[in-house]
Amino acid sequence: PLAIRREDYVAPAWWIDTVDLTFDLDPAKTRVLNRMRLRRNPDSVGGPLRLDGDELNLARVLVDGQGASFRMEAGQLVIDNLPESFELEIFTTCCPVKNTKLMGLFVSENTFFTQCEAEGFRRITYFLDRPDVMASYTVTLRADKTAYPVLLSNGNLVDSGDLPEGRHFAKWVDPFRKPSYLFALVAGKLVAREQRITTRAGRDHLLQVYVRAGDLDKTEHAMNSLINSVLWDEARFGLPLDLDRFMIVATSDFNMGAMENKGLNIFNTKYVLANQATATDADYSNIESVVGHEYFHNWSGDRVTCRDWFQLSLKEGLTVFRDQEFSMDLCADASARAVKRIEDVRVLRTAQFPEDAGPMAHPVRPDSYIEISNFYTVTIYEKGAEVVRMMQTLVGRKGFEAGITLYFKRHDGQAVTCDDFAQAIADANLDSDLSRLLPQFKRWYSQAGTPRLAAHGHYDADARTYTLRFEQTCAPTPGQPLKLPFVIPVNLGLLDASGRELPLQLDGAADVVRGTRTLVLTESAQQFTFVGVDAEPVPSILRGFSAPVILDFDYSDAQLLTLLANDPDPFNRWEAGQRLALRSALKAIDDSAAPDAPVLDTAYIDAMAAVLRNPTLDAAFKELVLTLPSETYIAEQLPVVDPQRIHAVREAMRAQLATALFAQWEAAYDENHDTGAYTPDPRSSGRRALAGMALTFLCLAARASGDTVWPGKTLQRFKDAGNMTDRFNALSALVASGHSLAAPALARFHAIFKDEALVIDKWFSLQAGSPDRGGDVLPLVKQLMKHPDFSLKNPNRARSVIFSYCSANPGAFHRPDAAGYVFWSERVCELDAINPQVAARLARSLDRWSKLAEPYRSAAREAIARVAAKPDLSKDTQEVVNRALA
Ligand code: BAL
Ligand code: ZN
Repeated sequence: PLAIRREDYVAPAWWIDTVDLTFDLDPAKTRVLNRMRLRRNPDSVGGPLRLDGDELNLARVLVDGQGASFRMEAGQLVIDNLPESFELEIFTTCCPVKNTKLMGLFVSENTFFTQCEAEGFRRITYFLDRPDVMASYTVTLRADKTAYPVLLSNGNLVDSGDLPEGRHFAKWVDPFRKPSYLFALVAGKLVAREQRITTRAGRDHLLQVYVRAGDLDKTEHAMNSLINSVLWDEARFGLPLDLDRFMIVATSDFNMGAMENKGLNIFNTKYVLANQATATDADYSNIESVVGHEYFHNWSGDRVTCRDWFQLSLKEGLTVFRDQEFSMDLCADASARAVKRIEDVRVLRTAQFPEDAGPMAHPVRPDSYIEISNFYTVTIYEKGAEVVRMMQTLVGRKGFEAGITLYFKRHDGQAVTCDDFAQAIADANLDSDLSRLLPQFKRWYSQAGTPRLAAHGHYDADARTYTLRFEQTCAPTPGQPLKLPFVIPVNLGLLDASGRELPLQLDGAADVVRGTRTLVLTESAQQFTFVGVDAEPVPSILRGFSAPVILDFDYSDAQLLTLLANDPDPFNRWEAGQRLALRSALKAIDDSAAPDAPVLDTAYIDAMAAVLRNPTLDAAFKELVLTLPSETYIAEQLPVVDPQRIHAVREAMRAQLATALFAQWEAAYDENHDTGAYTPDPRSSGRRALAGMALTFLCLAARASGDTVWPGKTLQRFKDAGNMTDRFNALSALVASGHSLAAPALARFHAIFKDEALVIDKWFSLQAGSPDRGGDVLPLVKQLMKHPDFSLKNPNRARSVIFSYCSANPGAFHRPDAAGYVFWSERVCELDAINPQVAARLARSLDRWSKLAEPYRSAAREAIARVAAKPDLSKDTQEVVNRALA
């Protein structure tokens, strides 16, 4: 397949002004009548009309009511010799019930849904299916009234009524022009939670959350999250809800998390449904973020959209930044905000940094793609959000808000580029570093790879100065052998040996800053000298993770312990603990010491004991500090990766923490396990998280000592729990420790929740992700795939078993006998025939194969080559495996 290149962008030869769609919905054969008004784009290079289409049956094409001659070229419908403006009528049919790709119009549990981003609309009708073609839509839905009583589309319901033969219709008009990827329809038996709100602008709105009849009791949190989102965007950025009616609909068959169709967001049930019996604290928090994310797209994506798909991060990076800020602003205190920041950075470093270092590395604004669905990545989303966050750091919070206001004022109703966004933020802040450095700052959009920042400190006792020297580099990435220096905002503080914050005065500058100062790096090598420093300080560099870089600084253990105990910046406090643990892990991996030799030293264990005992720290923060760096993160620090060795060392560290801190874990459990009536707020969910962690370590300690008390208590906890978080944490503790009580608990869990699909996903995922003991997880995974509840066609279920094993369980997946890779290649091929997007995502589990030690490396390569050799592979999966092998 051919690569599409950013530099080849040309404006469309035609504009579509209006679209009038009529659907006769039928699962086996849906008829789509598409009447459009088109006109030539005078600013284009011209040419025939080329309409995109995919898996459509074409019955009729009329131009101004007359039969028109057309030809098919590479799947496109091409019409020559057209007048300057005209009406085009196209009649097609499609088969939603056979649409297992879940792109375009599909059926899930007898309900019709659509997914059009990025290129799904062409599976519904022939169209200029590109985001810079924005049209006004009128949509009429016709269907059997008994089977499909609810008929929804974008905008306002303007007419509805009965039709002969038990059918009915609904007509919807969207008051806003939109690109085709934001079109949506839903038809089926659904019920809605409704809420009317009046915003501070004084406008009334109807909010609705549509679900299946049995799920209405799980919609309160999603509705509250939606209300909070509407209020927040208006308060923080002055962006009001612009529609009379805003709808969310949940489906259990969905490739993505959710989709921001104008006024009719379609969600994976996973990000809508929650009650305390079925959803964990993490589910509640994810629902809040995703509901916020999709709602915030109403401005950052829908009102102002992307010119082309290379600009995807224009809306996704910005909207992730906005949902992160939303969640942070909802936090009651600084500690909860820091916890949220640490969680976000953890995702970035465990998923995006490896992507940036692997075969699929691409800039935040890619230069080419074969299949755009492969570019809904952590780079576009999470790194894109970090780029926006750096802009906010450079212009300040108020300056950033002014920039956002200018961006929406300047570009409302347009399809624009990442350049347009950065320009607006800079233009609203003309005296800022961002404005001064804009062309260089935009290298964050054009250059792939994670910059490495090496810092060295030098203290001059005679001159009472402390000099920090920075050197930045960025490794080559596919197609980009050389990188130019980035603009890197470095938030910095200096502590004295007792952990007190020092005043910061740069040499030659008059101002003295107490606390954090932002240094703006622009050169490959650069240094900053601070004056009036009485003793060698401990630098706290990159506070709050102010830039998405890898920071190397040769901290002594004593300095890290000082930061861990004292840094006023909670992010760097956490980071110091991670550095200490990582250091021990890397040393043990390198040592080839006996697998059961102690890995962690007394100073680290004592520091962790002090964290657990510290009454001034929140439980959520303690839980993060006590969580060891993941196997994936440890692997990224190594030139050659032996996954089994990493797994063994990390498990040894966990066993050591379990035994050495036994008394502290008991105390942590006793102090935190009773959180009273269930509320999913950060403080009580933090306490549940720490209590859950304590149970896991207490069960692990029992594994070593043969103690039966804590496993017994854990089983009791599992049985008595008043909410899913506590219940699932107890179950996980039994499973993680490999205790014999895990089996009856798993059976009981399944029996209780057999009718709750999202809970059964957890049941599958917990088992497929469980720690490997002698190669026992792969046979279990194969067994799980034979379970009557398993289905490869349902993406959530496929992810719960296959991805939990291949992508999230490295110690079990990377087997010396290569059986994990054989399993992976078979599943990628099977899934590819059903749903290429899901298959291509799974294909990425072996992205980092070339770093593996033998025998893993050769076996992994062979498995990837086997997938690549499969005839009829989708272009989605082809792009991933071919890049891996390149
Ligand atoms: N636009 C695809 C789903 C999302 O990012 O919201
Ligand atoms: Zn998004």
